[in-house]
Amino acid sequence: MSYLSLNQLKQYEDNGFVSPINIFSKEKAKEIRNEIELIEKKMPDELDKSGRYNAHLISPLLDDVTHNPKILDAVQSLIGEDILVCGTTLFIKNPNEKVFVSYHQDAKYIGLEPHNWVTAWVAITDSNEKNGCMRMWSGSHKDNLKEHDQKFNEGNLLTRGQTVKNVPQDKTTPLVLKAGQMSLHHPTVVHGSDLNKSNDRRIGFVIQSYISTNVKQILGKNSVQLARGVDKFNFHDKIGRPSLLMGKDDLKIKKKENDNLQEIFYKGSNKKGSY
Ligand SMILES: O=C(O)CCC(=O)C(=O)O
Repeated sequence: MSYLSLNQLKQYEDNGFVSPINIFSKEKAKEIRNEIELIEKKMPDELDKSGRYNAHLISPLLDDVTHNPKILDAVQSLIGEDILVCGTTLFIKNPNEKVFVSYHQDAKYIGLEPHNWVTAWVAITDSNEKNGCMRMWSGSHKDNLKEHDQKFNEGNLLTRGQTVKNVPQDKTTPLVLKAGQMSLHHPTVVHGSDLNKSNDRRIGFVIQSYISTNVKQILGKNSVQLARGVDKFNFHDKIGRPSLLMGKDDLKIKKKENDNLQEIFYKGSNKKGSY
């Protein structure tokens, strides 16, 4: 059982995130990294750009992470026992690329209402200040959605380069994680991350997000997997789980889901970014 303690619940309530939480060993994390890198080797475009979404639909090891009981226990502590997986994203920063994530709130363009959902950021490699770990503006989740500029700027891993103004960056908290640990963050906490200045990749596998069954997608269509409990609302189509690595049918399902996601992310925008 890995439900959150009272102290961890208080951290989440006060700060908008809780971290670090131990999930699996560094050996397991290496195995998962190897599976990601095997996909990249065999199908070089599959996890690139807008392909980085929903890799759990084609990778049995990422599917295992997504349905990991320890993660689900912690998530249950925050959103209740009826839990759906609404999608996943691989945030990979290679050492030779000048990529970053501008400060933003997840709830701004993701279309999931009400905000009874939480995002799990799982470290597949160590994630620290040198390689560009996430940084959180503590307490910012208590205000409503903030205005975001849409910068579409080079190197920004976000779809529209969405950026909250006037973030006190020197006061943000770095979420330092060892491979196999995770953080959980609130839909409206402001966060971002800097460049990777190390010699190795920084890989985060992000379940974006775990939603309660009462959450609707108001900007388009998301299929979901039932992770725990029962779905009395049935707002979303259900999709299965992969038993094969890079299975032909699963690749098609991933493509369809990612096409739907593009509609959601760029709703109302006359410009499209790379992700
Ligand atoms: O991986 C990163 O650096 C940022 C990830 C992020 O913005 C998120 O998980 O919501």
